[in-house]
Amino acid sequence: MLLYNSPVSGNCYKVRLLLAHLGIPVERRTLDVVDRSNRPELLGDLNPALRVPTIVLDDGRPLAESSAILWYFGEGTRFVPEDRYRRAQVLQWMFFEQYEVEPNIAVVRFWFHELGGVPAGQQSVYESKVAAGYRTLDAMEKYLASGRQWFVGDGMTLADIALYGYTHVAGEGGFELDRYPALQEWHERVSSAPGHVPITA
Ligand SMILES: N[C@@H](CCC(=O)N[C@@H](CS)C(=O)NCC(=O)O)C(=O)O
Repeated sequence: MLLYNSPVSGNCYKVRLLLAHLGIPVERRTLDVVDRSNRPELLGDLNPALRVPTIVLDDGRPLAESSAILWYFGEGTRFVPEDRYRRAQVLQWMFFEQYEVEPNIAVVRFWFHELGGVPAGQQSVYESKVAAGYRTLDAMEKYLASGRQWFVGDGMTLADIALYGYTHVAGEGGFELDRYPALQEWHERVSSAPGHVPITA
């Protein structure tokens, strides 16, 4: 199995983290996330969006989108609940991650971490992404501060893996995580679970 990967991408990290928990080995091929010139050649037949993560299964079938890849490997494991409502809650948080966390926190982190700052002409976009990022962190903090250990049910699910991917490195985008004690405790809970690997692994 081959993962088209970027070491700096939280989306790729989510996949690597789940596979590590499940003990599934995967070969990696690193793609540049700044110079995208070879994307059509490498991913043209594999991922309509030409992005990473993209995975190619042992039988040659490709799968794109971090959430879809998580679901493919997570189904039938402890990371996807059996109860229908809880499964839908996992999806709820995974969609939240893609619509609230990823376009705001992940993009701001990418700008600072990879590009060294806000791209020219993007200052007002940056400010609205920071505001939206904080609203997202506020919402997660409020949810967790009501006594929850995990986002769905009593154990770690794909929801936690998806949400952890970018929120635990939000500080690299300048977000002040000290404001969020329940979120930080949850980060600690995720990172101390047996089988955990860091984003740098
Ligand atoms: N919704 C996609 C987003 C994937 C994505 O944005 N990947 C980034 C790296 S984190 C990428 O490939 N960026 C380079 C590009 O846009 O071509 C997912 O969750 O997999």
